[in-house]
Amino acid sequence: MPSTSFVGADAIRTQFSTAMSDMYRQEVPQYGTLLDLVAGINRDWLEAHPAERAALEAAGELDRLHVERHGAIRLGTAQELAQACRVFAVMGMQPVGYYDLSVAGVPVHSTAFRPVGDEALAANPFRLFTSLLRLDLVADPLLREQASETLARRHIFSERALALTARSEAQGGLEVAEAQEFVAEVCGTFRWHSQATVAADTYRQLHDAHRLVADVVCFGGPHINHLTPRTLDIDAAQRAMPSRGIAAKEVVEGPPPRRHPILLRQTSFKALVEPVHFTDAASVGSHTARFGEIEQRGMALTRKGRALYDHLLATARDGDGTGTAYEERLTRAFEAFPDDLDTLRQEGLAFFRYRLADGAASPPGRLGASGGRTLDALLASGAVVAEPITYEDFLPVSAAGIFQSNLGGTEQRSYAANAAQAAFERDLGRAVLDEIALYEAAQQRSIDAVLAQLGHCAARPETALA
Ligand code: OOG
Ligand code: NI
Repeated sequence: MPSTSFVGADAIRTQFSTAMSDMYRQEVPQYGTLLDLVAGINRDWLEAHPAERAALEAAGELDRLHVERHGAIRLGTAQELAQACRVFAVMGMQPVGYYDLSVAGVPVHSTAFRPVGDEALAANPFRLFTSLLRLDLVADPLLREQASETLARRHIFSERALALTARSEAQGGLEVAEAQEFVAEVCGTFRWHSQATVAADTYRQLHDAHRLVADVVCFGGPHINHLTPRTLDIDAAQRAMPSRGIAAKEVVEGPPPRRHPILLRQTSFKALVEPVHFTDAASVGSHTARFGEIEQRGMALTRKGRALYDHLLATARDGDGTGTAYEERLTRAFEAFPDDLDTLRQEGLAFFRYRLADGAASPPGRLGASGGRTLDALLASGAVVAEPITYEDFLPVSAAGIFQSNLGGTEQRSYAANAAQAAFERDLGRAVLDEIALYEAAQQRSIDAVLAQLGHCAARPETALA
């Protein structure tokens, strides 16, 4: 049984995300500007939308908003991925989803480390999009060999970080001082290194194979490449970026603007050009990898909803995925995606969390012994309310768009698309969780709780969802 003097995983994750944010603000000052901008936009939006504000508050979304962020890192070897998996587990972050980026011409595959429980997500949903380089997609065997030898020489986590991870695994948690030390050590893994581990020539060759290969292979550690705050109005953020001296990418990735947002919309600013010292050259080179991003989160979609989303996005993308013509096609295509909560729920397109309505302590009429009243009837009577469940994950096509924009927008590679989830999970040391199953379980937990409060011991499938 864990000792009560242990710091909870949620608290360690919050310390870590704060430390990462502080570090990134130092390293990339424009990130600080972005945080200011987003905080201002969120404040204005909440003031201008009292009804939406109340809904967000009721759904527990407001408290976490100011700490809510995701970041992204790119790892080089199976060993690094397996270690990362153990390290993030100390902070309650588990691998969710498998993303094959080779379809978009990026030689990596990825997962998102994030908390999964309702309370953990409410406390701090900090997520890290974590990619593993796929050297098998680099064509030149000599270059591949050189890259893997270079990677084999580095140790991205300090001995102390790994020792504290092992300690947490063995004793079931970390004490206050240990947790502090753990956070500082792990944060250090993701700092920027202006000193490359290779000669200028090697950097150039790897860079020519793919900029991302150079980004992963040539440095002593996997620098955090962006941290993303959550905005409530990404279109306002996009419009305001230039006035703060931030050059935003051309289009917002993801679904078009809607009354009831779905999934995820994202925009970013171009990567910085940072000076780099190579092991040989007297001259200083440069590297472009680190950038800023903003996101707006909407509701999680069911498999059916996601299939419709993918279909409509593909229709709009048929042709060029940029420019105003694309935005128009996107808006037109998504007219086929219902935009009112009842339809989204009744058609089983999105996930909802159910709860007793405020002040409905003694709801009108209890469920009969046969479970006679369905959830729909309870909703209609006003005794129960359904709130959309926020999407906590990523979108591979958007991720690819973000990758591309940071690669300068010109880079085009085509790899024979081949997802390799089994190999990824072998390297990770465990299976990734299925995000849809997590949303389904969250929805079902809320239904069970409502039915239990109404005097039903257990949910019956036929009463759970009519
Ligand atoms: C990760 C890009 C993916 C997102 O928000 O979709 C991502 C990367 O550039 O390493 O962060
Ligand atoms: Ni991102």
